[in-house]
Amino acid sequence: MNDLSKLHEPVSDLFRSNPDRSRALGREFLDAYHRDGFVAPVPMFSADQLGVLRAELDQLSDPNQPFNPLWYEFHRNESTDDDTELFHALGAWRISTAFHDALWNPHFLLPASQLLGGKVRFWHDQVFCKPPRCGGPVAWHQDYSYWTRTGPMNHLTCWIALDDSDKENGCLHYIPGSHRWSLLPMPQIAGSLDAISSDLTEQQKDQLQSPVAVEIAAGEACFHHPLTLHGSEGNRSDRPRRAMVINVMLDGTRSLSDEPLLEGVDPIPKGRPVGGQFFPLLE
Ligand SMILES: O=C(O)CCC(=O)C(=O)O
Repeated sequence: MNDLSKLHEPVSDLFRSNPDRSRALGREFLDAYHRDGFVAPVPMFSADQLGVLRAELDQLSDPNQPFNPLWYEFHRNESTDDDTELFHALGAWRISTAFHDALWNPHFLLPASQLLGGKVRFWHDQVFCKPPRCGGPVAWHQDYSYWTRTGPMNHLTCWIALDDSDKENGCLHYIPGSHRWSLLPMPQIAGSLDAISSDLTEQQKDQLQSPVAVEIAAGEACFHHPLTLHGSEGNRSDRPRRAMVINVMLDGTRSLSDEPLLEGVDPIPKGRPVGGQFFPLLE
């Protein structure tokens, strides 16, 4: 089996044509990120690049394909209910050339290094797919609640729409300013949007009533801070809602556990900087 995690550079020309320096985030975007804990829309993929990614995702999620052991996690439906279906998987970069090469896309790397304030170290990727009509919600959560085995907290998420994403098909919602909240417990990600409610203060519950819906076009992205509370409703439309997510950390972030940081990878001893085959520096 060809494990693309051994290759720490692009293996195709898919993203090579994306110009480099022209995609820096302007002052307004950087200010929005620091004020609100998220920023959007950031252009990421052309129509051609989207076409290739969607075709590869179709193959990756094809129920007739044998299970690929390179996935770190693979949930055909992470909820327990057929009416709230959520396809969620980590590790596409090891299997698909387009998902692998997207990590080196200059349209991603330049904003990511601006927002992190230094060199970008890959953490892991994710795909979240909600099928038409029965696609389920993603619970309100802070990403770092799932990542406390690495630190200090200098992480960043880039969520990229592979379909036009709006309120009807379950776009991402953010609570502006919640990146200044302290760390909340980690909820069960699928099945119910509101699992976190019982852990919120009265003031936080009030803020939860005023989320911002991020309606963006296919090929556009949003970036968010590791403490920004976000979640999404189910897909009530006749269209799919597919997304690719790239999670990164500032170079120098350390392992805080002697256990493997992801399913199936070699452990990085506690206290040592994250690096090696599965966590390349993206340059
Ligand atoms: O795709 C979604 O609706 C949720 C994505 C998400 O929670 C994340 O990127 O952390």
